[in-house]
Amino acid sequence: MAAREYSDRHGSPVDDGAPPPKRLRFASPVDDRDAASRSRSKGADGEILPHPLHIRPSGNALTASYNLRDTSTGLFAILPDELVLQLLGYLDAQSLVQLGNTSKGIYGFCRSEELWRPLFIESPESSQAFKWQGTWRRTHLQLPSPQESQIPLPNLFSDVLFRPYHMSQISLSPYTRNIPPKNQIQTFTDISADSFETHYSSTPFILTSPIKQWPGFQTWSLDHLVTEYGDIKFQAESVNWRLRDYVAYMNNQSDESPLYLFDKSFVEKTDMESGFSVPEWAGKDYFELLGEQRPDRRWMILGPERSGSTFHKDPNATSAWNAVIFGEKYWIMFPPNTPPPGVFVSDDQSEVTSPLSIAEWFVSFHKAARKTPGCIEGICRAGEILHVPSGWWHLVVNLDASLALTQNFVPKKKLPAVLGFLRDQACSVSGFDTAKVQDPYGLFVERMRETYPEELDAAMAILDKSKRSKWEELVKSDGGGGFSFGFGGDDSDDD
Ligand SMILES: O=C(O)CCC(=O)C(=O)O
Ligand SMILES: [Fe+2]
Repeated sequence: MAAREYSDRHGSPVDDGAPPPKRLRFASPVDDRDAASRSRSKGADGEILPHPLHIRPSGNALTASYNLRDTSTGLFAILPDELVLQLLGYLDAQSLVQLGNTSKGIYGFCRSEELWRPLFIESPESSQAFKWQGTWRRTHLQLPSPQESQIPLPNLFSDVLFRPYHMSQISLSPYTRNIPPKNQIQTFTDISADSFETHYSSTPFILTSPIKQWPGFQTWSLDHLVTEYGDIKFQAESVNWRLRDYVAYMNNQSDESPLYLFDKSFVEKTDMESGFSVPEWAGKDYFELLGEQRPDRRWMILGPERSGSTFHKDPNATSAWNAVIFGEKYWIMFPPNTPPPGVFVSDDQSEVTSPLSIAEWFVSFHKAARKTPGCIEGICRAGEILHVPSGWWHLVVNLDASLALTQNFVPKKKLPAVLGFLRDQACSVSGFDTAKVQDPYGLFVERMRETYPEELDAAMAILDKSKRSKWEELVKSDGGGGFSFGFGGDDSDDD
């Protein structure tokens, strides 16, 4: 399932049993209210500045004489911190401010950005023009930074309160640099349509030169986008914000999982279509046969450093290209039949659970992932384009503020995978306008039969063969492996 299909890409992380952060040194309290200067002021030695309210991890309470979470939260003290935060999630902004005035311990909980983010996102103000104030709380209360109280709480020890901020500050370079040569995604300067079709449609690769010719590559800086399209609204997860508001947010936030702009209508909303072209190497895209009825296919993707896409496969077993206009992206990928460590897939592959933010996944699973056979990694820089083959797992994180364009397509070699997906995983099919298309598989088969009957027959023959051989494999073994019609996710190379 594609990142953009997740409603909970940034769902709350569940595991707080992580070892206490070792790299943290607690500097003496400093008045550093501005989030941007805070994130910029990470020292060259990679040390992390303290939580804005000086809240510390639970483990540090062992050497402290008291913990405000026990002495200053009244009856809340008997509840686990997660539950306290969950209960506070039922309050509106005014109640949260008032309750926060009752004691220092409760103030610490009521200041959590995890509470203020949904409050603002779900408020009517979020769907109008607004002024981003550097944090979700200040934005919701329309409170410029100097007017907000800052009561330091060095004696409040809570992983639940500390962790999201900590995750927003850790350096990602220990994970994204020093890629072992055997894991490196292949890089070419360019590739021909022939070579792609014959040899590389099942292989991830990065092309280093082609998009440098795009007019958009020469012109689309962040400033340019704001000047040209600042008042146009773009989709960023569940919000639809003016671009200038999103960019203000992007430039000054400390979210563990920054809101990611992922807009499928950018061509209709702007004149950006003249700034890029579909790469020739991608060859014929068989979903073009569907015309107006084809599923969503292209997205403009914009986000700050640390924003990105948690592990997913692209929709409907399509392949994709992803071109970076500015910034750079770290990719980590796994073959179709190798779910990445920390990612859980239901038997029929329709549900993917990855209950971690990108930063937490790095901290908890990257080491194991790097050693997993099949794992490949790479950095796609400005002007470069990356190929995601049908069915491959991928996680992507922006190492810098980045703009990318992506498009999904169906190359000839992936017709069996796509037909198999539409036919056998109908519940997971996505991106079609269901008011216009009730039977995506039937429609695609019909269009293929009209225009490319031979390709259709060949693809169906491969699909049937692959299904038969899966069946034979199953009846030969003791059947304990669990059967799944995952042709979209089949790595058997049909090239
Ligand atoms: O640029 C990214 O964040 C990756 C996007 C992606 O994987 C997708 O569009 O499916
Ligand atoms: Fe993707």
